[in-house]
Amino acid sequence: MPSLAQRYAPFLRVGAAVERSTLVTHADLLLTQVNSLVCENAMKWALIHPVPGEGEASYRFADADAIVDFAAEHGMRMRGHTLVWHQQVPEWVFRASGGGMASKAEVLGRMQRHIQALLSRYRGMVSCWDVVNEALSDGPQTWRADSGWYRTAGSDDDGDGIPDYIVRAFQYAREADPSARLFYNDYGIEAGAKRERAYALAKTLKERGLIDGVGIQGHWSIHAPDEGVVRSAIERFSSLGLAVEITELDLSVFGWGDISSFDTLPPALERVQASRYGALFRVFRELAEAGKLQAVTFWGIADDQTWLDNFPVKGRKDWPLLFDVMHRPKPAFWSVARW
Ligand code: 9MR
Repeated sequence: MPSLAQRYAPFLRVGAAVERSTLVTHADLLLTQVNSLVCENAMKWALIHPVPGEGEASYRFADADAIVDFAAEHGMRMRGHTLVWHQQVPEWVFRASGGGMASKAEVLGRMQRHIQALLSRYRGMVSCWDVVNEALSDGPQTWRADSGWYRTAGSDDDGDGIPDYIVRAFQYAREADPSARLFYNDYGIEAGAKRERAYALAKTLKERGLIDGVGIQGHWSIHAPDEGVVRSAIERFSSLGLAVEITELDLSVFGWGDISSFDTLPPALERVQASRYGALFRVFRELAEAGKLQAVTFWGIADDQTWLDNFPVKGRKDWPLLFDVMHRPKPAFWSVARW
């Protein structure tokens, strides 16, 4: 079986999201197929920093450390995911020590110390960070309002058009590790109003020297988006002089809103998936050769372990990746590996 990491080495990095347990259960695939890793959950605030306080005792570094060590041992790059996100962040972060809602200064202080703790611990081992994840709204307004960050530290006191917590997160990360590449990461930013919101945000941050890249997540399906849409988005972000990565790629076999289910992956859908993956990777290769795309990370490695088994329908099996539940290459693998 060919190695994707080797096939793509002249163009871009190929990565996968992992849990600590995946390093054992999926070791063979990881060691042969990818040269970049990201923690699917282990570096998120609720997992790595579950209890208040700043001492070692407030952090749980063991799982993230194991993944970072595995990457270092095998010469893989490590992405950091994620410092500031509205999900998987404990409620105490937004609560005042004496009860009630924390002040903006308190929240930003906690954020700064958290960012400092992670970036100094993993300096030289984690080369790029999703500093802020999913801060943009899917609705008519620009910014996501259902976020503790936005509610407590989302005012725009400096009048730069960006909620202050976002700019601060990037500033703190820059200070904490000037050598780290800093990313804004989001889903749905390949098209429409959200793409332009992400573009405007990235442009302002870039003008202030605070950002190095944009992560387009890539939680797509075998029906959409069209590869032309993806191409334009990569070109648009790249035109800002930023690195662009696809950071969380998986292609659900179910279209958005489809709640049907199957016991096994229907061959017809497997073929459509192979052709969709093939079309996307043709675009990825071309843009990577032109210096406009730096890496593609899958959100998982094989179909036996995917968050899509519980989203958007809890307990419904999905088959979004290149390797099947037995870790064997699917037709989609071959359409990505052969050209
Ligand atoms: O795959 C992750 C899953 O295990 C977690 O339960 C979930 C919590 O919301 O987060 C998933 O990963 C998300 C990623 O961190 C950010 N982009 C969307 C991903 C899928 O929800």
